[in-house]
Amino acid sequence: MLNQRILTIQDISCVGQCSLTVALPIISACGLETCILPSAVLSTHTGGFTGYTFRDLTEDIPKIYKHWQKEGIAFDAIYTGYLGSAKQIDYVLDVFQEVGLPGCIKIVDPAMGDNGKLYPGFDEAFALKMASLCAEADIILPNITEACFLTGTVYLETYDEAYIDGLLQKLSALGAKSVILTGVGYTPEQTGVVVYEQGKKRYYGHRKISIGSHGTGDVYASAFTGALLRGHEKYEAVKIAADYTVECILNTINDPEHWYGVKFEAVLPKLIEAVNR
Ligand code: PXL
Repeated sequence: MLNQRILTIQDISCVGQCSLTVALPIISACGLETCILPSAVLSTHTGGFTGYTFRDLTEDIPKIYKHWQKEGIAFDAIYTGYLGSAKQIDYVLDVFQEVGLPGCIKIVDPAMGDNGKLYPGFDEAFALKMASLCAEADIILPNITEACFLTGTVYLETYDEAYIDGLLQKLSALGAKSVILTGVGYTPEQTGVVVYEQGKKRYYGHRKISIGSHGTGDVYASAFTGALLRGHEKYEAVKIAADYTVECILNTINDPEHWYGVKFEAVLPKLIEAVNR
């Protein structure tokens, strides 16, 4: 599994510790060549800042991958995150086809909402389109909000295992081979991750430190991708990513001015140690 080349497709939020400013350093730190395809450039992320700029790069996507084709460039894995428009999703499906090597691992984080709401600029039609991207994925990594919008399920703040089982079945029916559902906790102090594939469920519970830390979904998905592509088994990669995300939150929690993201940089050595184990 060494010398894997990964492509990640998501936006550049210039400030805000999310999307590409998180994925590129984290996956690179895992020892993997990380290529990027920016879906849009924003001055900041959309979660709490106002008046941010948004440059849509939708029409650059086909030009970029066609150039790669001419150069004979293709990828062992493609990981997608925040996408700026429904049209981009069609282009991302083309990217899977055109520059994914045979056996390319397609990881889709349907980054579009949290806490029961879609992020600004997204609507239910976008969520349906995102479901069509999930159908082509090997692995999807929704949180509960995203899972609800993908499957047309009512969002609940508190729930039982039967509710989560229902979500897992509906997510699986979208067509992805494996479902990794994040932010699942059955008690107020706990959260965790469920891995669901071929009707089999595995749960990794961990401490819930705070609710609503921005960018933690991107930190999680990036660390998961890095660990998986370094050869860790899926459940092991889930644990490595969850433990690292908890460390990032712990490293940020005492700094109230740092509300917009997590300080993932200083704890990268812990992730590197875990993926090298
Ligand atoms: O972390 C997800 C994310 C990525 N990109 C942009 C966002 C968000 C969440 O708010 O606004 C632009």
